[in-house]
Amino acid sequence: MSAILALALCLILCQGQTVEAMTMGTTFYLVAVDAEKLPSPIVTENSVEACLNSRYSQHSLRGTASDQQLSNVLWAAGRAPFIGTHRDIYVLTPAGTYLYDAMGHSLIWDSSDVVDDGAFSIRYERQLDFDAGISFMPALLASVSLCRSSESPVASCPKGLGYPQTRLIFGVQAGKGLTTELVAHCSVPEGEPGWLPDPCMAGDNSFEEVLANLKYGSSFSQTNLTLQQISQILWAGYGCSAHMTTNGRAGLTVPSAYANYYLTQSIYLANENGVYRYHNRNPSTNTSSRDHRIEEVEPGPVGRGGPRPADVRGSLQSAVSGLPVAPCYVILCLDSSYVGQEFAHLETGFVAGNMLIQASAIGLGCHFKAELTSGEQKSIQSATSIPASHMPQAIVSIGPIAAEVSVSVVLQGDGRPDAGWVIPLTLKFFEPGADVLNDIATYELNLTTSKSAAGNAAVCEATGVAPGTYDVTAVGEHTLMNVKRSVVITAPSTSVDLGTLLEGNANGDNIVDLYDYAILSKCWLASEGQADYEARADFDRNGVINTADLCLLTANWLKSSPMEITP
Ligand SMILES: [Ca+2]
Ligand SMILES: [Ca+2]
Repeated sequence: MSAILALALCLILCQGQTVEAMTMGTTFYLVAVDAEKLPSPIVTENSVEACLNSRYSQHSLRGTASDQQLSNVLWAAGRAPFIGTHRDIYVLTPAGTYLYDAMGHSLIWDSSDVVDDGAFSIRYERQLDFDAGISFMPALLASVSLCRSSESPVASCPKGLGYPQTRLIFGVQAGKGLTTELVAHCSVPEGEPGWLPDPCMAGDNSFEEVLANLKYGSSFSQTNLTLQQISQILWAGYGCSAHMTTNGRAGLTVPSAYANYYLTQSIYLANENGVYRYHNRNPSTNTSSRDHRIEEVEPGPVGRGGPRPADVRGSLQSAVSGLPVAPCYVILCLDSSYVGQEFAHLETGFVAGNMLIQASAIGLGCHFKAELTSGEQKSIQSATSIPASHMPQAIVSIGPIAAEVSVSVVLQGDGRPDAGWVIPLTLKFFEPGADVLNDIATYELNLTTSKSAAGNAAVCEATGVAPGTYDVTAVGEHTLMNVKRSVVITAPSTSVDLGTLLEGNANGDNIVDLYDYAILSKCWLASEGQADYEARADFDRNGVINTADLCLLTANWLKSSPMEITP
């Protein structure tokens, strides 16, 4: 929250007004009663994809907006993250100008300046144009989504002429409505280099629900994206949509000043296979044409370090401070002649904003890195072989948002020394209902535990697990395997107690039986360092094979893996 918002909220609270809590979805709002509170946003059944495909700029905007229309558009604008120091949203209405308080979903009086263009307009105070751009897109798409709701249609257009900064103008008037007609077809035959499958235009999601649960974060599981996911993300970011602009250009999922489309041919993708340039036009930059393909960026002349590797993700991570480790990066570049133009920078934000919304709709997350130093820009160009005239402006990291899973298990043996709580632990995460002894796990992690602060458990952290529901198993070197079924893992972190691991399984199979007893009896009373000592029979890890170990074995006699742990 910005200092201004914090102060405003504080002033409202200090005036003795009560505050009540309201929940919507998983989002929690504080509502200052008697503030100029907006109604809750309408949740439609319109998909993110249909809204993206149906967005277009309308001109000569007019009409009068309802509070509900203001509510949906402003709420959407406020859902976008920002990465600069601040981003304050102002709305100009016929009654005056207000600061939008996203926390309270309410309006705070700012000035008597009334809207002079359209039914209402939004302007941003911000450090970064990129941040304004990220917020433009959800606001625009929210107006598209309203066209199929109980409200009358809302049209929109970003407008820069005559203003110090580009504003987002809205009108309440008829529009074309929603379409799922697909126009972004790939010109390359299926299976050949550069081919992208058709993106989906009719996703099974609600735009507002997706927006309420945007997956913005910096911790990703390293699962590579499928070509279908890549196709969807690139299309959402800068793909052709189902309308032609008034100057005869094939419209995109983003607006552009005079349909100039500053990022044409300067969006790059880096994944495990290489670096690719996205093409939404064919041939070349003809803006009346449509395409949807990628082109591999060949490494430049071989330098002293030898040929550029295909997978440059590690080089990017080293080159850019604060870049998360992700399976896929989209590098948004501007031709050097556009650098410094407000609208070009807004457009990089449009692409990033759309990618975040689309990624969230298909279960992926995004992170934004902008404000690249000139050194970082050069290093990115060198790592990727992007042309020198294409200046990197922002990097969108994309992948499944990962959770950190704190696992704890109890270990048996009253005489277990502190060092005996530090054990190798194999954790596996399976699809629910798995045969955990035979199926292949979604994740397998070989970790080392430490003794918990309370001293009664062995604990470890599993990272990189995609949120979801899993059957989770844990097994030590000479224990049976425990399984806990249908564990719900959520980001950023989830704790899982996997119960007590049963000792006595010296041979590491799935049962405590005579074979284990045979191993133990052969090293009976041996101590660590002696030739006949066997660590696998020293169940309590105290350095000697004795009655304590035998007692653990007999206590678990004929028990077998997997031991089901109930919540
Ligand atoms: Ca055994
Ligand atoms: Ca022992």
